[in-house]
Amino acid sequence: MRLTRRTFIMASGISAGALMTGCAGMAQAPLHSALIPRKAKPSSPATGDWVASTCQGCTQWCAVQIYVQNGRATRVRGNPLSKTNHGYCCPRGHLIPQQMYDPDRIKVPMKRTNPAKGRGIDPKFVPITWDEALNIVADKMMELRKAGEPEKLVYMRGRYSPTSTDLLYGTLPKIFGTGQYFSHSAICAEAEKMGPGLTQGFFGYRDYDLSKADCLVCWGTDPLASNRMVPNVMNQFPAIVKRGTVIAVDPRLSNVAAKAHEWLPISPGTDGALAGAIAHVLLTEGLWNKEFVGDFKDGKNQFVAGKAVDEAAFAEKETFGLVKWWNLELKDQTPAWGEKESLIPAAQIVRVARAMGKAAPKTVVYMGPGVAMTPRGTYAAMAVYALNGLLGSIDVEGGVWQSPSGPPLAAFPKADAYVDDIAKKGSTGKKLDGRGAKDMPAMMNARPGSGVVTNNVANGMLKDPGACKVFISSWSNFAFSCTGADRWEKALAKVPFFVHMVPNASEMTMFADIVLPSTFNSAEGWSIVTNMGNGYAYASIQQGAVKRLWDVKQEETEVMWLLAEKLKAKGFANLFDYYSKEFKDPETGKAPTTALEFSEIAAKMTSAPIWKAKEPLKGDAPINGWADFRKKGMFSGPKYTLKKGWGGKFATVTKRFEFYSETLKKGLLEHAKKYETTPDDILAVSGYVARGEVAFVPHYETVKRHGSVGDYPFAFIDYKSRLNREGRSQNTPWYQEFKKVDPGDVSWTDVVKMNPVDGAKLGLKSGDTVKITSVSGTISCELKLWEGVRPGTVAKCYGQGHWAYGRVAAKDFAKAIPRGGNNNEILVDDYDRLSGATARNGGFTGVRIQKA
Ligand SMILES: Nc1nc2c(c(=O)[nH]1)N[C@H]1C(S)=C(S)[C@@H](COP(=O)(O)OP(=O)(O)OC[C@H]3O[C@@H](n4cnc5c(=O)[nH]c(N)nc54)[C@H](O)[C@@H]3O)O[C@H]1N2
Ligand SMILES: Nc1nc2c(c(=O)[nH]1)N[C@H]1C(S)=C(S)[C@@H](COP(=O)(O)OP(=O)(O)OC[C@H]3O[C@@H](n4cnc5c(=O)[nH]c(N)nc54)[C@H](O)[C@@H]3O)O[C@H]1N2
Ligand code: SF4
Ligand SMILES: [Mo]
Repeated sequence: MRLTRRTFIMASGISAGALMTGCAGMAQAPLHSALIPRKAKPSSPATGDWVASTCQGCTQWCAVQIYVQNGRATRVRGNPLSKTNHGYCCPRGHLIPQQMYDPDRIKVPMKRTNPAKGRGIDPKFVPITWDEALNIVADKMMELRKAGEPEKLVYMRGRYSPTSTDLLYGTLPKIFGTGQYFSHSAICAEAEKMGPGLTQGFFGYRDYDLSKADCLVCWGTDPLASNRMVPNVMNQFPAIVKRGTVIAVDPRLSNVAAKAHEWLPISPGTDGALAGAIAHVLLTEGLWNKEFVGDFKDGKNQFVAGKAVDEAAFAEKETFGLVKWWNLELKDQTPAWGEKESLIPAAQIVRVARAMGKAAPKTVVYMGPGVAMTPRGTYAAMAVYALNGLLGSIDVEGGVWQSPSGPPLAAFPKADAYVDDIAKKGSTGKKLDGRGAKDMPAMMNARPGSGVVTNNVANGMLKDPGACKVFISSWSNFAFSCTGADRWEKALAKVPFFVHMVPNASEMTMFADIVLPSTFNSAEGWSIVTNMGNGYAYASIQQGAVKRLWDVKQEETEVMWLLAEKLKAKGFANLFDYYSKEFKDPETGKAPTTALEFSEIAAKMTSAPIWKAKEPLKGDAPINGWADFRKKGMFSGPKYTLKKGWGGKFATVTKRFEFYSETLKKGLLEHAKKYETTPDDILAVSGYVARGEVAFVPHYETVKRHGSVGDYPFAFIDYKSRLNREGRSQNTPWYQEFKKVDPGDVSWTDVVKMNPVDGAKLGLKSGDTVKITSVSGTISCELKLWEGVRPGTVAKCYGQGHWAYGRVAAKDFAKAIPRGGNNNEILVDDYDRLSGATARNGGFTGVRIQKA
């Protein structure tokens, strides 16, 4: 095709139009033009290569392939070798090119020139070079070392690479000398781990044998759209619907609920009661799994409603404390009681319990954050998870699994020799997140004070403004992603020097002094990513698959190398010495000499045991060398071996599956001892209702609600969009255009969904602009009347409401006007204090809704 001036303008007009509309501040002009297929056929067939990489759009961390043409990514698909995603990515994988080529990406380092900080205040960023930027950062850091206060450096990571994180999160604080480093995990799903942790000794995310399960119970999660293995669930779900029973326990009509045999629209936060009532039916009707749990010595079922049972009458097999649990908690939790608490009809409770019992042990109770990420979530997580114990589905075919063993990876060399005395001293101080305080047991792994309390860091900074002089953060947006988000705005406004390492400017970036533009790691960075699903653990590569269009650098590797160089030039060489002396290319033995070499060498070192294996590894066909690994992109280990913990091998205090948690008891007693008090006192100050022995069994805790029902009549619930790449895809036109794929949602806007019965009472109709008010704040958005929530509950998807993410995400980026409202401005800053996790689910925040 010969390009005349006119055809050139027309052709570029289309793509420029697509870009422009992407930036146009979304006036009336529909961004839909970005979606109109081009009519002109390309003059020659497009050629390119499928390059292996890893998507980090959610926590599945799928092995994918990116189709690269002339250095540009054009399409994405699952890696055909993947036994976890079956060669498919979910809809969000397809957003990779749009997120990467977002015209609003940060293209060069920037420096703030306006000292005033706050929402809507223009930072007056000016472009600077990497050299200038890193000199400024290194100078600020050196001031701390020279003053003997390296602990005033605070580092927080949001999302990260599971291996390269060691080069930043792992070594920067350690060698520089600060104990003030925090992960985002406690705003993610940590409370969920308390369910399997305190019963089974497995504080981790579970895998499920969906290929063999006959009954799938999705409880507080919507795994067709979100959670940790979407492509696998999408692949296996239709067959389960056909051969068995699918049950959804969710206050809203989720994607799973819409396709399930049974939908239980539970009253938010009452999951412990529903679980108790189901357990009651399983026991009274003799439906528990005898092989796992055992039986009455005389074979006669003595579980009768309201009657205590003699512990000596029951012989347990793999479990511990069943009869204690019955006597302390379950005996009176009849279906009628369950209905009163959860609003699920008694008849449905019985029907569902029987279906679960009938399919057992091939029944999967797939528990998600909807159960656990609430102010008393540890106990709800235990109550729901314990059903898997009763059903005997633990570690069996068609059941609930722990992590499979993955391919071997090499750890990075030890850094201890590079930690000097100043660093040692700096690492010892009290953590800003308040973990281990009397009212914050944060008992991850049943060890008090061991869990991070991410969201409490803002409170720590506000309480002690001098504690953080230099703040560095990467891949994060806490001013948006944390409940009580305004506290982060306040805390960040007070930080004297803040460095943000991100590819897009977000709400948090608006408070930065230096902005370092990061690679978009799924396609532009180097790393080895590990995860599991469908019975396999795997390692998958991220490689610089595409040509970088802008002056960006990978935060965990390249930026660390360059920063280390600067620190060395200013008199502190330890970090650079560690990176440059300890790291060697496993193929050539050469030490890195540049930031990019360091990045690739780190990935090579991590994965060398896979591609340099002397003996064939268990799992996939052998990989022959680095080039072969780059080409194939992944390696899966052997399939999960069943019955891991059976035979007295669970990692609990009793080595058995604990219905009475000696593991929790040990941790709580240890924490109480530290404060010379009792577990009851700890539970009281931490906001739980249980006292005495019942605190050690899975049990129902009533909803802790912020805002009285009189003033704030609706329970507010939150969930993820099937298009959310965590909080990071909202600036893509496809996100906005396809938003209606979320049940009840509307494209290009943000809606709160209310039952029509409530709408009629309040005189509200679909399309009204409304204000949603809680004790924490007010946001506004559009109202949608929808039967997918029961009267008294309102639901709103998380993700919209950005005031600073870019010109598509915000309604008016320049004026800091959000598209809709951020749920975290109304959700109250509260915690499941036994785990330290932030509450976001379970309707713990009451709201009132008025016409704006
Ligand atoms: N109300 C409510 N709040 C929630 C949730 C919810 O469901 N509801 N979900 C919670 C959960 S589970 C999580 S995990 C957290 C996540 O919250 P955070 O940990 O804060 O992370 P995100 O908001 O996903 O990350 C946004 C930032 O990542 C940057 N970014 C995007 N891609 C890359 C990359 O490749 N490299 C780097 N360096 N940066 C990148 C963007 O520029 C942006 O600044 O949010 C939590 N907050
Ligand atoms: N599409 C998509 N998938 C993702 C992510 C993403 O951003 N987008 N992020 C990834 C990350 S970081 C994480 S941590 C995982 C976790 O992701 P999810 O499993 O999706 O967890 P949440 O977003 O917390 O979802 C809460 C679910 O519980 C329901 N719910 C709310 N309150 C209650 C209640 O009181 N009881 C019950 N039974 N249910 C309730 C909500 O309607 C929703 O379906 O997802 C990962 N997968
Ligand atoms: S968003 Fe998650 S499930 Fe979807 S392709 Fe990426 S990693 Fe896989
Ligand atoms: Mo998360």
